Amino acid sequence: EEKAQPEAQVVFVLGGPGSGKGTQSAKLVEEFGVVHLSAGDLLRRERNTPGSEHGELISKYIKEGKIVPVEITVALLLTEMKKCVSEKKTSFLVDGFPRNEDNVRGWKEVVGSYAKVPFILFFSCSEEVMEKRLLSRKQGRTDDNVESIRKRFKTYQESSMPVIKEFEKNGLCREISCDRSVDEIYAEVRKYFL
Ligand code: UP5
Ligand code: MG
Repeated sequence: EEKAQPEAQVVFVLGGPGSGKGTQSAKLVEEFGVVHLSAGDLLRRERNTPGSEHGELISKYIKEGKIVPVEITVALLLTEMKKCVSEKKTSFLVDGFPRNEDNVRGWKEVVGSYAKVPFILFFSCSEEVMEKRLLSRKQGRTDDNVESIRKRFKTYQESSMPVIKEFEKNGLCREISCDRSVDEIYAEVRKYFL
């Protein structure tokens, strides 16, 4: 008996705030034609959608550096993935998700065998470097201020690192150190997609 193949291939792109997840994902899109889904971007778009049911909650959570309830995030991700799959785009980078154990549970429940996750990218970077990058980004993000950044670092250490450690334990984690130039990092990142 034949088993259905997963519809989508997903590489999770994880790492601290400002480690370069978005920057490196954009380069992978350019070279390999994968689809980049930033969970944070999807949440910000939802927050900015007039009449959105969850706008205020998302706003509050992002400013506090807290992790939005997984039901919201995973629904946004799955909707985007299905849209792309229907257009025959089946390789995804999911950036900034999963961020805690509950995110992992929600992904398994809602996406489950729809997607295969061959490995994850983990961008390691010092807080000093990440903070400098975030403070000089100047794109008007409500969480790019010293107070929110500190909260984001705390959430990352307490909730997201354990998830990354779990992938590592299972041999799925590809770690890249990101205290260097965009091009130096990318030279290493791209090798995992060849
Ligand atoms: N830059 C990048 N690489 C550089 C390099 N090598 N050298 C010098 N400069 C470099 O980069 C950040 C800045 O640094 C940019 O100006 C860039 O040019 C420069 P970027 O690529 O944007 O880093 P990234 O890791 O994407 O940083 P980002 O701030 O997006 O990470 P966060 O994880 O903090 O943000 P995200 O958007 O993923 O999440 C925001 C919030 O949404 C979370 O805090 C949370 O409240 C909520 N959220 C959820 O609740 N659930 C989710 O699943 C996802 C998000
Ligand atoms: Mg980002």
